Amino acid sequence: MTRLSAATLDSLPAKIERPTYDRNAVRRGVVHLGIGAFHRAHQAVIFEDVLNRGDLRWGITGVSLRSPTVREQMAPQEGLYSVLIRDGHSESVRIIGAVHDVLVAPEQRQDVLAALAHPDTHIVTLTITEKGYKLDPATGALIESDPQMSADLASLATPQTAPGFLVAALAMRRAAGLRPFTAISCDNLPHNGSRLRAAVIALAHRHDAALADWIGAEGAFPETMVDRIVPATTEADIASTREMLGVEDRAMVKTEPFCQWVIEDKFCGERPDFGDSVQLTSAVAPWEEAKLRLLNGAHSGIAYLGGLAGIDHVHEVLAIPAARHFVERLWDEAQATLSPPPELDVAAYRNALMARFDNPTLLHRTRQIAMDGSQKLPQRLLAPIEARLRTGGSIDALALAVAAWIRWQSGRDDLGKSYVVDDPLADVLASRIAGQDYAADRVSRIMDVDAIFPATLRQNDALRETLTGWLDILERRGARGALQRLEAQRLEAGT
Ligand code: CS2
Repeated sequence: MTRLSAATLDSLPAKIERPTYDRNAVRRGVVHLGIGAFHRAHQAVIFEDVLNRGDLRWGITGVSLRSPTVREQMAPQEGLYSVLIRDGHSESVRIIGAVHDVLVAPEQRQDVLAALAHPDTHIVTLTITEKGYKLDPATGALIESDPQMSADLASLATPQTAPGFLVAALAMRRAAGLRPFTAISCDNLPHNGSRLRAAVIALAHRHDAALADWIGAEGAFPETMVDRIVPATTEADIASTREMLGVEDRAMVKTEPFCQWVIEDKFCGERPDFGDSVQLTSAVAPWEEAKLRLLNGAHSGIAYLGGLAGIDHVHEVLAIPAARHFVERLWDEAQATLSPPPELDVAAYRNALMARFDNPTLLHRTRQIAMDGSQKLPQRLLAPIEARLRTGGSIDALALAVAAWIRWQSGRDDLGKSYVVDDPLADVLASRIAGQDYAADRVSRIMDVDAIFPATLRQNDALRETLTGWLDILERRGARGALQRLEAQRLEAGT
């Protein structure tokens, strides 16, 4: 089957949106580390809009930090790919030309460094997942025992980690008399900019204190909030895109119409006029917190409860009335812990979120969201629980979500089907619950993991009891039974 490429662009049906600018005239102002589906459906689309408006400084060099898969998908297409947008009723597709090259870091370290150190590069964006920062969640220090980080601490001649690449490239820029680039972490972490800055400066400091000072004084690591639901691409998505395009696109991504990017207005070099695509603000934290606790918190709850019930997709979980109650209740609890930005109408945001989750054509898998729970839980569920325990108010729904995550670690759903727990701490968590006969002991041993639970929660008996109660119900009556129990509680309370 013919592939999407510059040569086949003209053969696409006329209605399909495509780059309107001269791709050959584009400079590469952006390097992106971690070029997965999310980047291609989010930041790359926003830079594509900038390019379409005629500012040609903002082409992207994509870097895959691990596998060559994305390069293999994109290279035969000269970086062109399509974004399939499904709103639940109809679908549309557009072609993106912003990504020019995909480099695979383990094979092309020097090319990655050259791209980062190039004078045309002004912005580096990152989606390296929560675990890519190599920071201890409890202390905020570099995880020196991590094999890749320990290699980067010893030498930056062949960087292994994202912070390692940034520090090595910043040293090259400094030596060449260039300004640093603005580094924008686009991962779902609170204060993602400060975390990235902390990792980069700590690592730089270990090699060259003057470099660390220069980065601290001249560099910029704005906080940011990114939002767009991007389910993993399936063969069926590739097939429907093929029907719409008339050519094959192995690099396509699928997403929803909604797209939001809030960036702290703190750049250290050139930046594009983002127009309406980006909200520039001095305070990202309230946006970040609302999104993490409402959208992502509910997502994780839906993923573990739905996954345990053997349900594949988010919208199918929400077809269960008790699951909708659970989400609304979790939002009630989490909302009380927020200081939302004045521009955010939380009631409207919740309604819009439920509609996004209900999108029946997006087919967002519960398994995808369930991944890496140990890295996601602290900011999504444990932080609002901590706030509730401090200020009062029930934590039933938040705790049910956490208990479902604990149960998820058993690797077997309510129908007895086994699955692989995809999480960097999977082995640690499995060994903590192995051989523990009582739900109370399983909860205690999980709550003791200080890489996940903050000290304030590890000591908290109220949380321990609530989690134990839910784990017991989950184990005896399954996720559906637990959801019904939560709903019944509400009815009993007469609310
Ligand atoms: C999801 C997010 O997989 C997950 O953990 O909660 O990827 C979510 O879809 C995005 O943050 C939405 O912006």
